[in-house]
Amino acid sequence: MKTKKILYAVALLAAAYNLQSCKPKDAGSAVAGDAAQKAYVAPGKYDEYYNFVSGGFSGQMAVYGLPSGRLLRVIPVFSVDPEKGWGYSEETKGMLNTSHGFVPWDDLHHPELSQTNGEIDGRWVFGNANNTPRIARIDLKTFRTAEIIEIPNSAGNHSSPFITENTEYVIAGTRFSVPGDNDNGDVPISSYKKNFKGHLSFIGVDKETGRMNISFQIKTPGVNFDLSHAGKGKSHGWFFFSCYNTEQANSLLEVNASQRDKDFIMAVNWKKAEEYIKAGKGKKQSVKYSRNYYDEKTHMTKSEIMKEVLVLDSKELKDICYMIPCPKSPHGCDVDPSGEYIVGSGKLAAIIPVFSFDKLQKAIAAKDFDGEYEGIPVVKYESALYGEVKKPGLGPLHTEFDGKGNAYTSFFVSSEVVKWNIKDLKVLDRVPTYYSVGHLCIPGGDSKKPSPKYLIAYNKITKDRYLPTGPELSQSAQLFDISGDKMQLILDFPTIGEPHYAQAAPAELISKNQVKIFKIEENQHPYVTKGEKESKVVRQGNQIHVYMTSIRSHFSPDNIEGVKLGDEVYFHVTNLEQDWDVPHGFAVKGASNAELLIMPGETSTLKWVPDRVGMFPIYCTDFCSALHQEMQGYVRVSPKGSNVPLTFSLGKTNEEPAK
Ligand code: K7E
Ligand code: CUA
Repeated sequence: MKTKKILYAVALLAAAYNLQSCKPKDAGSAVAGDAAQKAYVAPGKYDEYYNFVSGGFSGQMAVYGLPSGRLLRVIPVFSVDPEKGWGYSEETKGMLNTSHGFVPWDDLHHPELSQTNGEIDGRWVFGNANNTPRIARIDLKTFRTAEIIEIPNSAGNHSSPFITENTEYVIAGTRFSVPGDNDNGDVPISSYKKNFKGHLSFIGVDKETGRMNISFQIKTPGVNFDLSHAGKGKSHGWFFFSCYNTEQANSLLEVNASQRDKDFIMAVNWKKAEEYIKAGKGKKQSVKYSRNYYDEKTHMTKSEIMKEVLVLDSKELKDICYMIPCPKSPHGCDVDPSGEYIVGSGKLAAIIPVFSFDKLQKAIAAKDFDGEYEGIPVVKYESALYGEVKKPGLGPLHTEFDGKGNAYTSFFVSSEVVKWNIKDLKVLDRVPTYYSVGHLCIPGGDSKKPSPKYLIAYNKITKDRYLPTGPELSQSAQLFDISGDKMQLILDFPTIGEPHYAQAAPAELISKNQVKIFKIEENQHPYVTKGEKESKVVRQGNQIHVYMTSIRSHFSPDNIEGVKLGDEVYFHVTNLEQDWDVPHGFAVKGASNAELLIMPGETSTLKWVPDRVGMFPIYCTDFCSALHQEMQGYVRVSPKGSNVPLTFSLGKTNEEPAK
């Protein structure tokens, strides 16, 4: 959410409701007596759930245990990470390739766990890059980013990466409409209405490997697609997208995109779109986007530039897209576990509209339309509406479901979570959040089978909740027990970056599949060294390749001479360990990038260009054994043109023993 727009929304709503302040009064005392016990996970005990939380502008994803709120891991996704050498090692740099070159940062908002039959299956978690549009797939066997695909014809990949119930597709809807990649983009900004278009990308996911591929795109009117969710059960085959800026403003959107009383939720019949693709209705467009894949056998990234995409035009194919009017500047677009109810959350709306899939189908069949929006039929509001939740709160953003017939909606402006019944649309409970909640998460809360024990609120403003840390305060998550009729706050925990969406999965589903080591005999890295005896140093022109091994507690070789100024040195370090949780690190003085952290059985490469003559120690950065501090060595760098021969050794004794 953009703060400015929200502030405007606050002003509007405060005026409308004569509200002075939204800050809940009992901020400090809202936790009841038995709360600590509910969130307490004793030392040595495991959490019940993994919680995957977006890092927002950190470009990372953080993994917490629930209910403890313990931070388990930070996964670099659209970011480099010196802790793991991610994006710094020669093998992983390619993961951040794009058509714009190496892009080591992005803005990650929405983690989405893979599903089978509408239930979380624990295989992968996807994440979106907002800025330079990309989708990442993280493998939950390794907790590492396995693949990143760039999205052409897009900008601000926000309504993404939501998935269908068997992970057939990952979706990417553009936030900014822009001229297509292949159209002339050098046009006046004021020609928005004529030249700016939206694109929705349907990215196919291979059932076995998870490999992603853009199956097709749908070209749409130039609006801002904000969020989306797939239909499920009876509505499987459909996708729903919230759109704002249907005014098609190109400046001062906080005012100009808040004009219309209703924007839209766009319903997309993707099964129909598939039929059109099969019938050859897709137009091939030449574009340029990168697809990067980390291969666990070669321990290398394969990065390729793709050149083509198939595009369907929503204007020409009248029966794939429909607009449903939705008040007002909708943000969240959430589908209940049955697939019947579609909840729109208008940031500036004073009600929550709930649409019925059955009614929508009837309205489409009966052509119960209210004209067209840029060639797309507009279904009559009342014809698709199931009902409205009246006076729920101010500034609804996102809704999750408990699978027991209840919905939970976050309210940014009134800073609360509101529980309501889907059938009778009655508000059942409300609790304050500290402060100004964005997304919510219930484990499985957007799947067919939520597990309704906990709800986590991810807040935008922390104010006084934690010890201050300079101008920027820690971001905040709050854990609620929702097993009873009333929600109960049981824990605050700080988060990494700015949390937007998050998902959670039962621990067992993921913990049972963990990769513990990579088998050294299966290592197909081109510079692998499978045993100490094979370790060596090879000169190729001004490139020096060090085939190095690491094992507790030494490198082989650990003495290298004959490197000259002007050389590029590649340390290809193979970790020979075959035990769980025994990585070795590698660092060399003066290296301008990072260390390496090499997993058991894996090979990683650090490129180092020495900048001066002298002695350069190397060492292991990960405390791997009692003699970790002995895990070190030396590289001698001589002047250009020196005749020191290239030599390497391990265990050679001193020339001049100490006296
Ligand atoms: Cu923060 Cu999903 Cu980008 Cu709402 S989004 S809060
Ligand atoms: Cu290897 Cu420390």
